[in-house]
Amino acid sequence: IQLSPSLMTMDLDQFKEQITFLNDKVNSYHIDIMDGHFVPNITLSPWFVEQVRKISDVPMSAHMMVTDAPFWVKQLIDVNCDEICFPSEVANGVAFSMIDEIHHAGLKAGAVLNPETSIDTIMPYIDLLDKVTIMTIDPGFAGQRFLQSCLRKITQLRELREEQGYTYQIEMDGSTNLKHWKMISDANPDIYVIGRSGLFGLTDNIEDSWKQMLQEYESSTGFRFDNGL
Ligand code: S6P
Ligand code: MG
Repeated sequence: IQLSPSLMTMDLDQFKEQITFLNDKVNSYHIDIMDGHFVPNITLSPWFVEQVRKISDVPMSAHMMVTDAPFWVKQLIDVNCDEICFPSEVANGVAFSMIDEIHHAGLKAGAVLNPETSIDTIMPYIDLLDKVTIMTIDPGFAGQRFLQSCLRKITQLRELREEQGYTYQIEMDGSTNLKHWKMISDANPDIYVIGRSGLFGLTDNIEDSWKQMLQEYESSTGFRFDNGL
């Protein structure tokens, strides 16, 4: 499995320490980009992507929670963000052009499905996507209620990929922690976004939090990560 820490939930007073520690253990960094309209919050930005890049070669994946997705796609292409994921809810009429623009820049394109959004929404362009992200919480904030019913979409995406030979990766985002590791791992996404409740908030030291996360994952699922430590 692949791990993608959600950097909006890291401890900014330990920015360099936490990134340096995670660099050789994780597969990507998850960068939440909000505009205060699509969701009532503002978090990270393309500028933040540039700052992380200074101390990391780990691929960065932007999760856009914005109303004007084409505008933010351009900003993220400018900072060479490795993967750019747009909200499927606002992509009607602009999905194909955004995907083409991202691919022409040599970057990966993904679509994100909020809890209420069904897979049908992305069917017209699903064959072009490098990643599909299933939200398992309401978008906008950390520390929210886990929505178990969303896990069904992960299974559906897996079946669809096998039947049709699609190549997208399947990611889940929201409340990935001790309480939910077992059911998430049963749904079997390719990429787990881990945030406050599953990693950064566990202890006040990233190394201890990482160890605790590995233990919690192993005790709930019976599997072991081979990522580091
Ligand atoms: C929410 C965002 C997520 C959070 C993550 C927080 O809008 O898209 O990526 O950062 O879910 O982690 P947790 O463990 O508090 O849910
Ligand atoms: Mg996110």
